[in-house]
Amino acid sequence: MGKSITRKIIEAHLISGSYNPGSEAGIKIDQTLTQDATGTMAYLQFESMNIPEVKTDLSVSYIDHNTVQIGFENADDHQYLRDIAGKYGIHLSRAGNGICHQVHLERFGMPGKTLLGSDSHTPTAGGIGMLAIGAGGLDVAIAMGGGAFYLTCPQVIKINLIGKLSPWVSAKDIILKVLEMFTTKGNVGCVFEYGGNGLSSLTVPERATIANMGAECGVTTSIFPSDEMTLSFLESQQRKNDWTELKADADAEYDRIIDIDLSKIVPLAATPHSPENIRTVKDINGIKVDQVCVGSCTNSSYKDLSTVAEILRGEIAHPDVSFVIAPGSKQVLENLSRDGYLGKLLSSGARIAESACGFCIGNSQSPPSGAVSLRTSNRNFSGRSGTADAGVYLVSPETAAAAVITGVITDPRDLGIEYPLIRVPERFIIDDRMIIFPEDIPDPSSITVRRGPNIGTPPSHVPMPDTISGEVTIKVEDRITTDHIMPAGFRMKYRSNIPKYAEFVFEGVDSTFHERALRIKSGGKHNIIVAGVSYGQGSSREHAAICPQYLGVKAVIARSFERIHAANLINFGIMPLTFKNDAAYAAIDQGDEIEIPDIRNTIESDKAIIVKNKTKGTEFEVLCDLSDRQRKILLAGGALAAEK
Ligand code: MIC
Ligand code: SF4
Repeated sequence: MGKSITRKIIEAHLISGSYNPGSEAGIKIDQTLTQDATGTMAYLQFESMNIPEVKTDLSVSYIDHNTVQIGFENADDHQYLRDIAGKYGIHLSRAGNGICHQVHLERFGMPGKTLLGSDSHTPTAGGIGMLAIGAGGLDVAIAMGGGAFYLTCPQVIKINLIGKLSPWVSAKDIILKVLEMFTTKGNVGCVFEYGGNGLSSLTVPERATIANMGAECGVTTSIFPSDEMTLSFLESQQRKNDWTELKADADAEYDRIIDIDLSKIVPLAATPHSPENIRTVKDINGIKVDQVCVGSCTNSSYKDLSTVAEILRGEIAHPDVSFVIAPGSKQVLENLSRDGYLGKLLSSGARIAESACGFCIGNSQSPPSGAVSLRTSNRNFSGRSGTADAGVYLVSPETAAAAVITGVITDPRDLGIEYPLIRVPERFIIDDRMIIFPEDIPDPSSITVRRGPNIGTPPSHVPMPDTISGEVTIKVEDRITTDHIMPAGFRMKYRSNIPKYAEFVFEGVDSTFHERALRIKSGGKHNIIVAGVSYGQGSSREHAAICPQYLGVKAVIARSFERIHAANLINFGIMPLTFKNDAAYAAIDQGDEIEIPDIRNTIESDKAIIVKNKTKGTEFEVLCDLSDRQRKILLAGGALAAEK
C-alpha cells in the first residue's frame, strides 16, 4: 500500500516510536515559530534549560499579537524577546512586519519540513506542504532545544476537492463547508490531507486559508501537496530553491476519504458564537451590520485585500458600518500600495489597522454593545471580540465587502456586478529588513537580556501528591474554549506575569473563580474543574493550564478534551481525566468534595482511576490514556521537572 503525504513526512522525521495511528510517536522538528503572547513564557522556559543556542534549522520569534502597547507591559515583552532572539540564534520578526503565519508562509515555509509553533494556527503552513503543528510554548521550547515533539500518530482523512469554485465563492467558503461537515468536536488525532483536481485552481494563500481553519475542527494539522502552484508561489517570493515536489502515492491508504464538489459551494458564514454554526449567507441575508473587519491570519493576503478593493471600487463604506482592514504582513501592505489597491481601500473609508492580529484577538476594534460584526477571521467565540454581547459572523472577503456597501449581510452574488479577477503579481516586492537574522548579531554571548517589571519567572512545578483531595471549584458546559478559561484581548498584556494573569481565569464565565480557587488552595486542598465535551477548544495558550496550576488546580474531569490543551495540562502537572459516561458528568456538582486516592501509585501502575464524590457518597471510574512519557511528567509535576 502507498503512503499519504502525512505518513511520508512523519516517517522521515521519526525519532521514537513508529508510524502506528493512535500510538505516541516522537518527531524531529525542523522549524519553530513563536509569537509574543505565547513566546515570552516559551523563552523563559527555554532559558531554564540552559542550552546555549537553538538546535533547529530555523526558529523565528514573531511580534504580532500584543502590539497595542497601552502601558509598559507589551513593550517590555518585545524588548525581552528581541534580546532572547539575539542571544540564542533565533530570527526576530519585528512588530509591524506582520502576522506570524502569513510571514512564515511568505518567507520561511518549506514543503516537506516540520514546523512546530506556539500558536494553534501554525497549520497555516500546511498550505505550502509543511507538516505544521500548533503546541504549547513548553513543547516548542523543548523542540528548540533539540528535543522531539510527541504526538499521537494521526488518522489521515483525505479531502478531495473536485472541480472549480463559482465566481464570488472563495477558499473561506471551502473551509466553512469542511467545518459544517466535521464540526469543532470529535476530530482530535486526525489530519486533513487535501487532494483532487480542484487543487489546480487553488493558490498557496488560498490553501493556507483552508489549512488555517482546520484548527477550528480540532485536527492535528491540515496539509496540501507541493506542486506547480507551490512552486509559483515560492518563485513569487524569490525562493524557488526551497521547493520540492510532495505528493501522496497513487495507492495511498487513508482512514477516510471524502469528496467536496467545489462548484456546489455557495457563500457561507459561521454565525455566533462558534465556527461550526454554518449557514448560507442567503439564509441570513438582511441582518444589519455594524462593523466589517478584513484581516487575520486566515484572510489577509494580497488577493484577499485586493479583491475587497475591487469589489468596493472606491464606493464609500455604508454610513452605519465601521470598516477595518489589517493586511497580514508588511509585504502585503507594500504590494497593495504599489499596485494601487491601498488607495482604493482608503477611498472606501477603510480604517487601516497595523499588520498584526489586532481585532482578531479582541485587543482593538471591539464592536459596540450588541453589535453585529462581520469578520474574515477564524474564531467567533462569545466575548473574543472584546464585547461580551456582540455577535461575530465569520465570512469570506467577498461577503465582507458586500456588507461594507449595503450595510446588511448580503450574498455577494446579489451585488449585480462582475466578479473581479485579480492578477496576483508574479513577483512581490520583498524586503526582509524587518527581520533581524542571527547573522546580524555580532556577539550573541555578550547580550544581556533586559527584563522589565512585566517579565516574571517560569512556572514552578509541584510533584503529583499521593492523593488528590479537594473541591469541584467550577462545573462548566460543553465546548469551553481557552478564550473562556484564560481571556486574551486587553488581559493579554499579563502573559509574562502569571500571578497577575491568574486573576482572570474563567473571568467571563464566573468572575469569582480566582478568589474561590485561592481560598481552597490556602485551605490545603486541591481545585478540580469539571467540564463537558471538547474542553479547551481553540488556542494553544498554555496559560490556560499554567494559571489554573498556579491557583492549585490538580485535575480536570471532562467528557472530552482538545489535543493541545490536554497536552498543556499534562505539561504542567494537571491530570486530564475523562468521564466514562454522561451520567457521571450529570451526577457531579460544583462544590462537591472530591477525592482521587492513591493517585501516584495508580498512575505508575496504570490501574483504573477511581474518583470518590464525598459529598454525594458515590464513586465512579474515569479514563486517562497516558504514554509512559506522560506518566513520568505527571508524577514529576510537569515536563520541565521531568526533564531534570
Ligand atoms: C488565538 O488566535 O487565539 C491566538 C491568540 O493566536 C492563540 C495564541 C495565544 O493565545 O497567544 C492561538 O491560536 O494559539
Ligand atoms: Fe493572530 Fe487571530 Fe491568527 Fe490567532 S487567529 S494568530 S490572534 S490573527
